[in-house]
Amino acid sequence: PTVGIVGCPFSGGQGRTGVDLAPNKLISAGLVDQLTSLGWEVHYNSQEQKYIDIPFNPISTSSSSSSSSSSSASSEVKIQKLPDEDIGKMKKPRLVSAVNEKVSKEVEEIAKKGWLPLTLGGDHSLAMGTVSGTKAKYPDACLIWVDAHADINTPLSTDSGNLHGCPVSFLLGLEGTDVAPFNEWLKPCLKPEEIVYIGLRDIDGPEKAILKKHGIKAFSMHHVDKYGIGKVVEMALDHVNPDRSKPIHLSYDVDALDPIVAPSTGTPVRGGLSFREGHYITEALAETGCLVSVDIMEVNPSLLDPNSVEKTVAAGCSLARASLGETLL
Ligand code: DIR
Ligand code: MN
Ligand code: MN
Ligand code: MN
Repeated sequence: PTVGIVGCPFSGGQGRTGVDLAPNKLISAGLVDQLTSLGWEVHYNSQEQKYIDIPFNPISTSSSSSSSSSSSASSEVKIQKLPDEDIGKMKKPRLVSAVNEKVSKEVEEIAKKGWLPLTLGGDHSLAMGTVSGTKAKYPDACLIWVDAHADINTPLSTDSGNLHGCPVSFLLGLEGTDVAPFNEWLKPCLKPEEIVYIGLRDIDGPEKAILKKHGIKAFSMHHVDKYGIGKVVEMALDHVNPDRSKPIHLSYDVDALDPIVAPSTGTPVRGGLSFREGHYITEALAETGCLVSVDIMEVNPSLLDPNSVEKTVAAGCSLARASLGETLL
């Protein structure tokens, strides 16, 4: 089997820099060799032996340089420095949209080769791109969203204006998401019954109403406590994939893990998944044989002390490995 790593050093969906350092940190920690050891052929890039470097900060072209010539040596796209003013409450909408359009195409291209796209964030706004890209190849794919947060605010409901809190509403096409520049490339591609959450514990009031209104299935930490992680994953799969026949996209925000396990992340919330609970999810999904696309998001190597960073990066790598079939025995 072949995995295509999509490194997305992008922080524009939220307010803290440093989350853009994660792809390089995860690669530097040995992720490629680790996946190779599991029997995967690893491609960093669909064209070259280099992982995709989605530009995360706008590159200024104000110096009148007509640098539209995308360097043929890399897939780097130069995004003009746009006056990226808020649109309504949304922060950096043009940048988030442009980067996600690129991510979507890249994930789609990798999936259409029959490879498994492994996207390394970057912040979770990137799931607009990853999930839409997966859906372009696998229209019947279901989505398992592991996170402390529901990330289902709409441009109307968001309090923070941070688009990493909104990707699911765009994928579903909820109220207020049919808005430029997103609607120029991102069409609703997910039905409410195709997504299930695991790990939730910090949900905004409007998000609770949205989950209820659309009947979206969610297993919070309360359910993990009540049923145990084994039963929760089984129930989650029964909801979105009863016959275990559909392709699965896993979008994993490392803040689903308890801050003791993954401290270096932008919006930690106490009371999260233990190391084993977090990994069990990935192991169980790998066992289904249905995983076709995986995101590891929101590792921020610039937060806290070196020990915290090392733990969090190691957790990101081990979640990726377990998703791609690493077993304990
Ligand atoms: C909050 C926090 N619901 C927001 N979301 C986070 O900004 O919309 N998502 N942290 O990962
Ligand atoms: Mn998230
Ligand atoms: Mn989160
Ligand atoms: Mn977050």
